[in-house]
Amino acid sequence: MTSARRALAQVVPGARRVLDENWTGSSTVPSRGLYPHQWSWDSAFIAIGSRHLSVRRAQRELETLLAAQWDDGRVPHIVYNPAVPPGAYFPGPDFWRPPPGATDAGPSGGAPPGVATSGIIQPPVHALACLLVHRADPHASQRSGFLARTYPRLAAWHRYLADRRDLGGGGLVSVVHPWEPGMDNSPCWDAPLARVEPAPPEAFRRADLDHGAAADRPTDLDYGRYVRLAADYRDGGYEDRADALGFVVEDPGVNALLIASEHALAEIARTVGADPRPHRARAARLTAALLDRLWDPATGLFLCRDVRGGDLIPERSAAGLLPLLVPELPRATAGALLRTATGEHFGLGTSVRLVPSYDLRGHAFDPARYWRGPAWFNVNWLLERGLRLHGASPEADALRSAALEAAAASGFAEYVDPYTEEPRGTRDFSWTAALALDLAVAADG
Ligand code: 2M8
Repeated sequence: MTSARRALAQVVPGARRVLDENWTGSSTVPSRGLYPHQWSWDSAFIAIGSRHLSVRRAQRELETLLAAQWDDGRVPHIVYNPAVPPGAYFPGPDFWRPPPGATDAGPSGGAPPGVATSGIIQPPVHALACLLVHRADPHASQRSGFLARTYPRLAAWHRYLADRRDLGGGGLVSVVHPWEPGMDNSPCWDAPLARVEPAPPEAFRRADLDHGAAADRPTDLDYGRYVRLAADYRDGGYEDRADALGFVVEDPGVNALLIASEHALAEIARTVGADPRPHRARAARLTAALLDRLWDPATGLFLCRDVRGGDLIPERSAAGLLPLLVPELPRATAGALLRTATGEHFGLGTSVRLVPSYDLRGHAFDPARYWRGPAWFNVNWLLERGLRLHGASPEADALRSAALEAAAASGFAEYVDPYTEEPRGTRDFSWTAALALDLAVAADG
């Protein structure tokens, strides 16, 4: 049996089982216990994998999320399932309701009537996901009008990011909460978070520790600060004003994903007969701003910028490698990123097989704790794509094989120790299953 066939045989039945069990009928939960609602970037990754099982289901996944879009264009990071008990996840739907008068948008913020959502965002992977779902069966997609329906929503989403989230004024999108870039507990947030007064412990009750090991999850102090920031944003009516927000950061991962998605949106526009040029132009502007504001030649990596403090944050995160997804990255920059990925700080192909979320040599490195070192499958799927885009096929092939093996061997874990590949976090995790499925199909193809 060839290694591609072996990967298919190892991964497909298990991945299908996980995705079927986590499907609710309109979307897929990341995990039945720890994350019992719909999450924004999870759904994008899940659709990228589930398109190989059912294109209609993948379309539904994305359209359920996009139907919860706010009237200002933002796509919320959580869409709550009303059938799930309110205490099953913290923060629940009630947490996000703005106080009366805080916003013109009414009691649910800007969410559509009858839909309960959070008020913050996650990385914009959705246009890329829609394009890949379309490509799984272009004729059926065309017949069902999938891209024609999703294009206006995706365009409004990107417009919100570009127009309302350029809080640093330099042409990049800022995040206003550590949950927004998806890498919630990254050491990159430690310095900006240190300025935030934590909410008192009696102000909230964590539900995550009912399902996850405390050593794998953020600390209570981190949670106190997450709660304070989210509550302040809510109480300010979700207004995106840099001077009113305690945490404002330009993250290279979020911006690289927006650029990749903006290119996908140009392709979608072309397919539905709209003008692709504004999307290409925005991608080019974002690429220039990314290079100008976040590239750090000394570390050979893109860094985060603390907009409140003004400086680059001197921490190496895997988010800084994600600009490998940017097609117009200068050759020399792509080469430097490849050297950084394979060098001592990320160790790809030398000390580890999967890229860790954070610097292997960093002072805050922890191989077990949530975004402070473990290897995550979505990050590795994105890097595999980026490596291929910039011609590093041998590295991409090796990463793909390692990700496939680790996903199956770990029981589709949420994340793994980068050195031992021991499973961490929750198991039967949807994006791990979905992206392993996508890699297995590509390896076979
Ligand atoms: C994690 O984030 C949530 C909050 O959004 C949590 O810790 O409770 C992150 O890994 C995030 O990237 C992911 O989307 C979410 C659901 O899988 O879990």
